[in-house]
Amino acid sequence: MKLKTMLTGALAAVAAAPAFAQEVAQDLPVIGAPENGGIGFQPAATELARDIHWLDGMITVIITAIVILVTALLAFCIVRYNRKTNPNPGTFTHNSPLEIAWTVGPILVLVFIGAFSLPVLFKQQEIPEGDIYIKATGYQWYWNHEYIDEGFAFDSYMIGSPATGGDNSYSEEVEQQLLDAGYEPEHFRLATDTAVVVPVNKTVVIQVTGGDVIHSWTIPAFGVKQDAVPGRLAELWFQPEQEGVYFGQCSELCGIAHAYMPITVKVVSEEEYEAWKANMVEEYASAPAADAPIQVASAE
Ligand SMILES: [Cu+2]
Repeated sequence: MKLKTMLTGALAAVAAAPAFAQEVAQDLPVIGAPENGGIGFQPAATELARDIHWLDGMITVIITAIVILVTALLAFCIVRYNRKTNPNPGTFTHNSPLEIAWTVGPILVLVFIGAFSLPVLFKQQEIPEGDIYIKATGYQWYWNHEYIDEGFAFDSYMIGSPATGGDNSYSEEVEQQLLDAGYEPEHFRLATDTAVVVPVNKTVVIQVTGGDVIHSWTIPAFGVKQDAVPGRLAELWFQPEQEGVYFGQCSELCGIAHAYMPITVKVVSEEEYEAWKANMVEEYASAPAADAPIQVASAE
């Protein structure tokens, strides 16, 4: 029995060891990553993200027009009505047509913006039927991802975090870990030891919650971000259109190592996803209750 326990222990250790052994294509292009000095959005990889980018562009045009109009009016008043050119100022206090105009004008602008932004908001918030459901739980300082219907779960730690043998800072060892896992050195603080893997063109629903304090799950290229609040289960959804690697970072200040709990999502082909899933079920799924440790105990 002792031998059996030892063997079980050894097997468990072997199973737990290959933290980086994710059998997914390592030559996936990195699409969703921040750029040094970048000021724009990451490329849109979902319809949601495209909608958001379009809305942002449209509102930027409106904002720019308003800024130009207000600046021009201000300049006009400074030039035309300063004390030198206009020594005797008007004494009237009301102008009804003008007041109606500057009330109705902004209302029309807001209604126009609302008419385009509300449908985008509803598209994000109305959760469709998912092909895959994943529960993401934020902890100080890592994410747990549970594939609900498949019955397996795993923790995703930043490569270079204490859990992977680092101390959250960059070193040659960390660089080697990144390279071994198929990432580049610049993906430090973005890459995790165990990525979330989803098939391309499928509807993915993520249920987001917090295990201790509030965190926030996001993938900017998908146009999704959701606070992970303890005791609440919020949902977000996306349908990635392009195979590749996408990064996000915890987006709610959650403590001292908040900057070291990134999110990595790999979008792969259907076949690759199925193969990865089979592998993960074997590696991470909990054993059915019937043949759990009870058997070991009763063997004595
Ligand atoms: Cu955080």
